Amino acid sequence: MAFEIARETSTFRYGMSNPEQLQEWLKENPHAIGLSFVGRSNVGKSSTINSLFGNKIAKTSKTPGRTREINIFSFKIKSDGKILEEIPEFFFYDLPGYGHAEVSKEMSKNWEALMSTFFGSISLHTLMVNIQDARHPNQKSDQEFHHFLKGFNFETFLLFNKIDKLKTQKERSALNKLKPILSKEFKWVRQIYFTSAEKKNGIDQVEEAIISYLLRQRDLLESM
Ligand SMILES: Nc1nc2c(ncn2[C@@H]2O[C@H](COP(=O)(O)OP(=O)(O)OP(=O)(O)O)[C@@H](O)[C@H]2O)c(=O)[nH]1
Ligand SMILES: [Mg+2]
Repeated sequence: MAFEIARETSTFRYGMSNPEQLQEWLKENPHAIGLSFVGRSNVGKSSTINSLFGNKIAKTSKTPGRTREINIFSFKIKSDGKILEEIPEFFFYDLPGYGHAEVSKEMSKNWEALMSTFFGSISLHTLMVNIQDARHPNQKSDQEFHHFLKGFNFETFLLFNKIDKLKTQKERSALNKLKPILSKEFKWVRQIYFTSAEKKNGIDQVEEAIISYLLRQRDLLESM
């Protein structure tokens, strides 16, 4: 069967900037199946969401740090062109970027509270999609984030985005060399993809892998 994301069902549900409000939602949805997009500011989280879930559902921006809230969306999947109505909706989360220097102390405090609430209470049936900039992969804040992830038990995909901006063979081969090193170091990283949210490279493969993850989680929950 050919599965795909039913883009027409992608719906913005909540923008959460208040950790208590987020905690409440997470408590009410302990078995939510879904995926979360996380990475440094400006790496293309919102753009990747748009290319997977339908144009312009997430706000993109040239100014780093634009997404300040945790945005919660729901969606369904299709099989052979027909929406699977019999299975519950899935969720995806657009998270504010980590590692931006310009925010005030007050804001970064709220960011930390929001993120620790999210990672501490979100259903374990949530795939973490970590997006990095293909031209500047594995930065200090990326490493710190993976160090933080290690304490949890989330299946994780790593996307090197903006590959359309890699101009030289040298840049490409440096990225290829990094792949096995990171796979070994970050054991929770299940798959690594090279993508361009802008030119849509690699997006189909990511979509297929996401759907396979979601259906696997649904089978797991059903068998419990
Ligand atoms: N060339 C190129 N540009 C991209 C790609 N993906 C995103 N961009 C551009 O990068 C900028 C940032 O993209 P966003 O999707 O807003 O990034 P974000 O990670 O959501 O940023 P924050 O919400 O600020 O954390 C925008 O100008 C996008 O058009 C890509 O694959 N290739
Ligand atoms: Mg964004």
